[in-house]
Amino acid sequence: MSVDIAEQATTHGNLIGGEWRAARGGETFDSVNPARRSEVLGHFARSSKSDVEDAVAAAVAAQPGWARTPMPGRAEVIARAGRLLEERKEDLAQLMTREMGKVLTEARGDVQEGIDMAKYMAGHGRNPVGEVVPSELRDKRCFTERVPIGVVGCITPWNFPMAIPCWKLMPALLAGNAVVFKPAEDTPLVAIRLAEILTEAGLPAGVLNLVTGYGEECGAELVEHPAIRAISFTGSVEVGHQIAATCGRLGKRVSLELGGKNAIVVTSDADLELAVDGALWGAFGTAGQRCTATSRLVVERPVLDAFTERLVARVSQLRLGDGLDPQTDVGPVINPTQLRRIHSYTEIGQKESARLLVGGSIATEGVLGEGNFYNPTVFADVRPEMRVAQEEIFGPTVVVLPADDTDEAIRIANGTRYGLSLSLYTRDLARALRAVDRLEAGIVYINAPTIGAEIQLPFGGTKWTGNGHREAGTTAFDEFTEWKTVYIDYSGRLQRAQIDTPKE
Ligand code: UN1
Repeated sequence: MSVDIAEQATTHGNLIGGEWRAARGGETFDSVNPARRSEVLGHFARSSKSDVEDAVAAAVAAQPGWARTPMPGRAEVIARAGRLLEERKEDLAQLMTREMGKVLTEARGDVQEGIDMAKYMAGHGRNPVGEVVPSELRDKRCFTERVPIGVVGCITPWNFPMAIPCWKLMPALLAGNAVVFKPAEDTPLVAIRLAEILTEAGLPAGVLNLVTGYGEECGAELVEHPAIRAISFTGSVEVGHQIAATCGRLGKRVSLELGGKNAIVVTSDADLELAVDGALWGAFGTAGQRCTATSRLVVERPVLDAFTERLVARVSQLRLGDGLDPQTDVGPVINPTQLRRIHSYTEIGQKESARLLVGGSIATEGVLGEGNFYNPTVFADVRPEMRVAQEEIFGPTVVVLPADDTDEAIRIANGTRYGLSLSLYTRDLARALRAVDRLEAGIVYINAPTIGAEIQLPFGGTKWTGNGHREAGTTAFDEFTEWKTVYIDYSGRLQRAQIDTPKE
């Protein structure tokens, strides 16, 4: 676990047109280890408008050549990137734990999600990109094909520093777009490692460009830039709605993956041990910092006390610490601002007279004080209208809401502005299928927690969580391609659709 800090704290530039360059303004910002804030992982280009302009210009120049590269050739690059990710999985996972804090087993999972996406997308390089559709006229051939959008901007969060960039970059690149990638300012180093891998895998210069820095200083410029035809964004509702407003004004495509207020429903016939295992993993995995994290537990009254007691007993045993330590169950949260925000929700919950069962404080004992640690927190006696039951906390806090029966539980689960991931535990098949019908979310789980999506299925949410797009699966191509509809008339005469249609 010894880390040569001095060796790591080098200065990193932006990737523009195949070269690594400092920001034009010459400024940098630091990435630090959330488990030990004194550990600086590196200094990174603090980009602004002119850097974004350089990156977009490089992408515009490179895109047509990349789009002309046959798709199986583009897929080869993605396949090679997947192999490099696989070879470097352990190093990348350790780096991710140091930069972002999640425990090492989860960091390995995050890198694996990138590897899975590479393999899946590489396979798509030889799949159909459209269909032949019958014409109503003779001697006329009609078909559709997916074509690249052009240059797209991908803005990614810090909580899945490898997986989410791979969800966006890999389908965007496979489809023949050039990309300007703006990773979260908390996790630039993992993003740089991914850009290096894609470059090493054979991506031509300028096809992928990376600019590091802050949202307001360079992310916003990317969204505004006229040559960027589409933005794919994962992050907060607040920023997502601003981006959508800008894209609306500029007539750009935008796909949003925003927050969640995900719930597990525990019905009276649920396997309680299984439900407690699921709640623990869903709520406290990644220290609750997933869009899909379980932040509400809606529990039917007959099992409320038994479930809550078991849950609290398990939560009290969770060990906080550095994610590189194999003894650690829950790592730090990303930064001091988030730490304060998470704690402010404890105060809000208490003011709303929710009952704090465990946790509820910033952990400062011993070395924990050197990082951003929050004690895993459970609130009981929570009512659906309380802010702690409605607003995304994005930390290790979960609230328990009682429900009289399954109907009420589903109503409560559906009763937020978000619609990412909902789950229900039951042993009754009919109850499970009725829940599948009635839970209002992009992702529904039965007898599994709200986290754990696999890359070959669509990922995304309804209501405030998104704007109708889905990442991953084949739906990823809806984000990153345009449809072209082609009519070829080889009759040698004017044939008018709807008018000259032959009867037989
Ligand atoms: C996110 O929370 O931002 O389903 C992504 C999951 C992960 C992806 C989560 N595979 O929890």
